[in-house]
Amino acid sequence: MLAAGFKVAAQASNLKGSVDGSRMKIEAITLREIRMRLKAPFETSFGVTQDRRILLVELTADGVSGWGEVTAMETPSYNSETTETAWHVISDFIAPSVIGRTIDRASEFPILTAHVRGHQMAKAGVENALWDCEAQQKGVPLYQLLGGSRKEIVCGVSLGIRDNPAALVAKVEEELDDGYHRIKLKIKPGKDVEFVRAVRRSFPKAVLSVDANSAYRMEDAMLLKRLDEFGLLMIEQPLYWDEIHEHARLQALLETDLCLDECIDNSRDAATAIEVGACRIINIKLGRVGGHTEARRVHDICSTHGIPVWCGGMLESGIGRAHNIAMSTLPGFTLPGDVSASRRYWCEDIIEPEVTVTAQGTIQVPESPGLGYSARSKLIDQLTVRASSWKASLALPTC
Ligand code: OSB
Ligand code: MG
Repeated sequence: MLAAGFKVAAQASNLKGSVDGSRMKIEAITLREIRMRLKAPFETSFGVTQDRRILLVELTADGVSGWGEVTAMETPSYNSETTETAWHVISDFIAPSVIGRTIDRASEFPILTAHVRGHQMAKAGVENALWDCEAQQKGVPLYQLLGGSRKEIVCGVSLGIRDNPAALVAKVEEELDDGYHRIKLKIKPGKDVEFVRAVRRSFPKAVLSVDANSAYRMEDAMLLKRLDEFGLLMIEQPLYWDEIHEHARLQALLETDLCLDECIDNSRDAATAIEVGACRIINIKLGRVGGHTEARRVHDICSTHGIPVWCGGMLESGIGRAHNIAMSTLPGFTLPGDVSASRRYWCEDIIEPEVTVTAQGTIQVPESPGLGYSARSKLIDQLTVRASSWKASLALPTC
């Protein structure tokens, strides 16, 4: 593993020679797996999650250290990546390809790793750490480097599937009391219309949406159409995780706006979905699309076509959450995101300060350089179950 790193580093230094002040040399990468237990199990149509296996990337460029998070789940049930596939792909392909390389900007990262197909979440973990480095190096908050301008972002929450409608209604009430602007209900066959009806009856004016995580098929179109009567903001990803065209057929039958999540892996997918009318809203997740560079492209395409976007979540630790906050400041993020307070998920988050939400249901965007939250190294060490490092070598003499 290290040997490969040294080889690539040597090639890169021979090519580039000396490092100009404004450039970034990728000097070291540390990949860690940490274990974190969610305060409560989170149930979606694809399963229940409580114990998270999260990969953190710490990347050093010109003495500055930046952080990124891999948002893959433990199992390949949301998309095809897992914590383990990301460990493999970063260790064996991504880290060796970028260690020792010198680049002008973090936005060049996708070109360096274009030979690795797929594995967007693995790539995003590394690319986003580089964005944090670049922002710190330039002395600007990450949101500004990305081109964002919001000082405050509007927050929504995503609620896991509950045993019965009454339990869901009680949870919605709690979140509305905390000031959250939009409540998303996870649904699956058998736990859909009656759950939504109960919540709508209790909160006639609340902004509500549902997320099926691909649990339905076109044959369920009439069942999904029954959701039209509840005035939902959107129905998220009802059909196959990798099928855009069927969503277009479904959207034509529904009054409620469809929002795509799983189906949109990059800006080309977004363009296709918009062109065929598969959705009227898009959920952008940094991991799913491969990092800030591609996320911004998805955002731009949506803006051009008047498609509102919002920032999705993947039960992230504070590092991923901080990146989500920065991205959410871009102008097209006009709908509340699934970016909520650290304390909703974690007893103790790995960043300082933790992410807090105001009584108005917003997050104040930090103004300090880089991510704006610091990694709690000691706590991260305690939570780490494995780690691997790559270091750039000095140029090796050639004969
Ligand atoms: O589809 O948005 C999703 C969590 C895990 C996998 C997929 C999804 C989710 C969520 C949680 O909805 C959002 C959050 O992190 O708060
Ligand atoms: Mg979703």
